[in-house]
Formats: sequence, structure tokens, C-alpha cells
Amino acid sequence: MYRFESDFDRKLTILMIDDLNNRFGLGDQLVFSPHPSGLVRGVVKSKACTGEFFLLGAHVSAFQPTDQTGPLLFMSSKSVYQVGQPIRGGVPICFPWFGANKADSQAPGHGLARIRVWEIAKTERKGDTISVMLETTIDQLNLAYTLAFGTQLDLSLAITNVGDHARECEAALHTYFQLSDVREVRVFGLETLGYLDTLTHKTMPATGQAIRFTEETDRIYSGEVASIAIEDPGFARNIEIRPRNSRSTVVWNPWVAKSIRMPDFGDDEYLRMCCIETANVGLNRISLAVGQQQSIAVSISTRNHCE
Ligand code: TA6
Repeated sequence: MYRFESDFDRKLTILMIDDLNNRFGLGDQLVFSPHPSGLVRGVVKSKACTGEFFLLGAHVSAFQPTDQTGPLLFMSSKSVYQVGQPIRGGVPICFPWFGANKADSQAPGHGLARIRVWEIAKTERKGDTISVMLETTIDQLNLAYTLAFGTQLDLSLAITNVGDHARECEAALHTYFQLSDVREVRVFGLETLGYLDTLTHKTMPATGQAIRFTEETDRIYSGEVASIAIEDPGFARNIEIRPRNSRSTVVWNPWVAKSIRMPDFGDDEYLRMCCIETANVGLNRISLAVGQQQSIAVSISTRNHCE
């Protein structure tokens, strides 16, 4: 059963979920329900796909097109599900900074967006696609995040400066992809871009080759690309990633030692995942004049090898 802090907490959550289903539910294709942790989630079931997201962090935690025998997104079996803590896996949103906060070493890694509860703004069904818009405002920057669960997963984060002065920020859709075996996959689409190796702090030239994972990998590629493909022979599929308005792409696998150091990540889970993150970070950070809006988006789909 669900783990609630108190009977009051349980009743409050159930009242909130009833209200969400009355206002935003879409029959049996979008139902809000309590996760065993007590967190509120939306569950998508349509002819096109199944999916799941949490109000915490507007966090997409599952997506599986109906022609796939397994999920596209990786979720750690050790993830914590608690307001104020990031969920490990799926699509965490890094905002308004990426990585450590340069001005405050005590600030939470990857910012505040992924550890706070967002509000549902609207939901919509178009054919077999279920769309959900979630919103929050952080430090006078409004975030409107649209999730579209269909034959592909479309994610679009609109950032608007609602304050009274120009601002800079960083944003990343930190997507964890489910793999058969990270040692067997190749990542195509970034071979012409240079990158910052965040482990050595060295700027590296384009390799001209697909990425293979043989050790801890933590790279920030700079430049816009139309598409990235994860070729996964074990699952006989490519995962196709099409970023939009993204000038950075982060590629990460923690490998053995870092996996062991992460309490919310299984020691051998690095074998079944990699992160390909659609981002605008570092020198490619976002600048917003008063009232200005910028979006960053990504579409995620599959192509089976037998096709
Ligand atoms: O995706 C790159 C990265 O910045 C890595 O350095 C690693 O720290 C990862 O994000 C996960 O960060 P998290 O704060 O979610 O543990």
C-alpha cells in the first residue's frame, strides 16, 4: 500500500487526486493516482503508448510506444521518491542551473525545478496523443512544460522572464535511456562536434566517430544537431532523439565507481542506461530580456532494426 506520513496526509493526497482527475483526467487515458511513495503521478494509457509522470519535478518517468516490448526510459530501482529530492531516471529537468551552482556550493545540484512540485495547467487528447502542460515559477522565471505522449514522446520547456531585469539561466532535459547493454551501443549524430570532457576539464576536438562507452563518460557537446541515434543491437532498435533549440548535448554514463558512489543508483545499473541530454548550458546558457521567452524541446522515438 501507499506510504503516507500520516492519515491527514493520506486524506489530503486522495482529495487532491480526486480534484486533479475531475479537472484534468482524460477518461482511462490519463488518470492521476498516488505512487506507492505517496507522490502524485499521472498515468497515460492510449493506443499509441503508455507513460507516466510525477508532479514532483514535472518528471517524466516512463514512456513505451505500443510497438516496443520494453520502456525507452531508464528508471533506477534505487530511486528516492520524496519532495525536495530528485527522482533518479526518466527525464529530470535541470534548471535554472546545470550541475553545481557556481555561486552557492550548498545549493542543490542541477537546480530547483526537479525537486519541487509543479502545477497542472491543462491536459488535452488529440487522437491517440495525450498532452499535459505543467507550470512553475522559479526566481521570476516562468516554466511551462508540455509533455506529449503519442507514438513518440515530445517534450517542450518554455522559459519566460517575468521579472523586471534581464536574466541568464541554464536548462537541460536530462534524459535517461534504457539500454540492453551500454557496452554494445553506439551513439551517432555528435561525431562532428567538439566537447568539454567534464572529467578531465579538457576541451576535445570532434572525434569523427560514433560514441562507444568503455568507461565513465561525462561530455558536454557544443553545437546544434538535428538528430541523435542510439543504436542498440541487443534490443534490435534505434532510439531517435531530435533536439530543438538546443545548443548543448550532454552525454553521460557513470560506469562502475560512480555508480557505487550514488546511493539512489544500483551498482550495476550503469550497464542498462546512458543519458543523452538536450540542453543549453555553460557558454550556450540562455539569456532572457524582460518578458522574453525561449524554449528547448526534444522528440524521442524508436526505429526497430527489422523495419
Ligand atoms: O549528466 C551529467 C551530470 O552532470 C553528471 O556529472 C552526473 O552528476 C549526472 O549529471 C547526475 O547528476 P545528479 O545530480 O542527478 O546525480
